[in-house]
Amino acid sequence: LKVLLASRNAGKLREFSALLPDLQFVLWPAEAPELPETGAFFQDNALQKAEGARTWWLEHGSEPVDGVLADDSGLCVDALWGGPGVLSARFAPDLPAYRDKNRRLLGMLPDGADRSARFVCVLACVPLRGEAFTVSGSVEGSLAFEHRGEAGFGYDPIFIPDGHDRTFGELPVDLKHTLSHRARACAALRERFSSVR
Ligand code: ITT
Repeated sequence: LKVLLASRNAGKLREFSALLPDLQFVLWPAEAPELPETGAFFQDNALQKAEGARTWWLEHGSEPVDGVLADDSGLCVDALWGGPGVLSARFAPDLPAYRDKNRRLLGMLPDGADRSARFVCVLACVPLRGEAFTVSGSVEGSLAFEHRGEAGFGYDPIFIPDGHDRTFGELPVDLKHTLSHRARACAALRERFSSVR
């Protein structure tokens, strides 16, 4: 199956190639427009990106694809009322580097605050002919006290998944792929495809 991945996030692309090795991914081209993500929920944004990409591809696509996959994800911190959540990619726009964003995010937690957090991922799948659907996955954990490790991307160096004492930035990436929000959403996607067949 050839799938258009409606994402410009290189970290996500690396993960999807490992998590869904049977799919052949076509990348969202550099000349294609920014995809809309104006919703209040991960699911809305994932669907917006996937539908937007399908519409553009039907007119401008360079090759046939079987469907479009979009990922909307983020880090939800309980003490920040679930933030940055759907705004994770837009948090601290004045600080381009994640090391700095992570420091600012950690600085927003008062001393002694509840550090529980979760990563959430919603995947929208739009077959070129057929109904769109979404699947999701999440992983519970807590925030570290400082940025630790360089594996993964984004907020990985400050997130410690439950049952571990190292961050996703320190843990081997293969381990992230056994329990991450994106791994769980991909498992649900595989389930969905096999149950359709
Ligand atoms: P696309 O919309 O082009 O896919 P994006 O980076 O804008 O890329 P999102 O709107 O879904 O994607 O924002 C999600 C942000 O949440 C992302 O930029 C990361 O900072 C963070 N994030 C999501 N999954 C993550 C993961 O597995 N590890 C670390 N950070 C993650």
